[in-house]
Amino acid sequence: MYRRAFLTTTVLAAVTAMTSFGLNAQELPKLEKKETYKVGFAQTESNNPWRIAQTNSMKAEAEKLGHQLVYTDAAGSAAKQVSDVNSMIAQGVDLIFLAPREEKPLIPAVMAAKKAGIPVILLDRSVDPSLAKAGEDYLTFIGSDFVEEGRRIAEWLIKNANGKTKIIQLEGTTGSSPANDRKKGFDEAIQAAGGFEIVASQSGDFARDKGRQVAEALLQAHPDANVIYAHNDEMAIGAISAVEAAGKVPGKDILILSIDGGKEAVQAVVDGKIAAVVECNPRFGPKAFETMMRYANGETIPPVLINEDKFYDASNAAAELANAY
Ligand code: GYE
Repeated sequence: MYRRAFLTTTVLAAVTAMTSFGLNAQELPKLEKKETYKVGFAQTESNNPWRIAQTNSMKAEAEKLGHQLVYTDAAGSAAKQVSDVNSMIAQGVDLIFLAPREEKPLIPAVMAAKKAGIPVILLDRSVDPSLAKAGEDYLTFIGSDFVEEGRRIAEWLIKNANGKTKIIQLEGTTGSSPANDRKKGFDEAIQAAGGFEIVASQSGDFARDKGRQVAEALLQAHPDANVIYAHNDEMAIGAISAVEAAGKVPGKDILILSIDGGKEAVQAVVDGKIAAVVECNPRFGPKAFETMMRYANGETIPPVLINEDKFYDASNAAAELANAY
């Protein structure tokens, strides 16, 4: 008797708590239909050609369509990016495009926007799926399949290794979705193939000089390493300097593999210094704004929208150079 009353009270309390959170706790904020919008774009940093290409693509599309773009650059700080999003909320933007620097620290920003009734579209990086969900907390994720990028570069290596099997991995920003997933895709494919050894794997924070420093230290610690897999072009270009500083020849003594496919890296493939690059497509503008309009029109948006990426190696780099960003 007592127990039953207790249970009923507990269930009632839970239901009341859910309701006071808003009946729509599960529901995504709507986007009112308008001709043009005031939208936020919270960028992570601007220290490489990939980021600059992405920003330019977003700005150009907003301008073309007549939307007002509130642009912020978090300068490599997740904490600043959270406050950038809060300031967009305070400015009453209609929707926020967010490129979350790291998977966990940007969760409060996603939740604050949801609470304020502002839909969020994640661009290029994602957030921890156990803490925030597409279609519930944010609208969708638009970007590349990073696991697939890591797998594609591993498959190239498995086919073209020619005896080069000792790998140094330069990881991207710790806690970011591309670093986690590019490592996962690569490591799984390499392990499944057998015969390779990842002798070291360390973060170079997606940055050129950090990549160079980490590559230098790891080459000293592992003088038998003959492959460097960098999670982005900037670190791969830093690694070229590190290899040369160690008195070795990139492309001959050490195979360098990269992801991003900016012009400088594709040129390095033409020059034989980088062996292969998976493109990570930074041209987000058209798809980002089209997705926003489809949502405003009441269409159901899938939880993930994947960008197409090219692949460059010696067989096509010269021909493709002009198309690289
Ligand atoms: O590879 C890197 C950038 O999140 C996909 O971030 C993006 C990555 C890109 O800083 O160069």
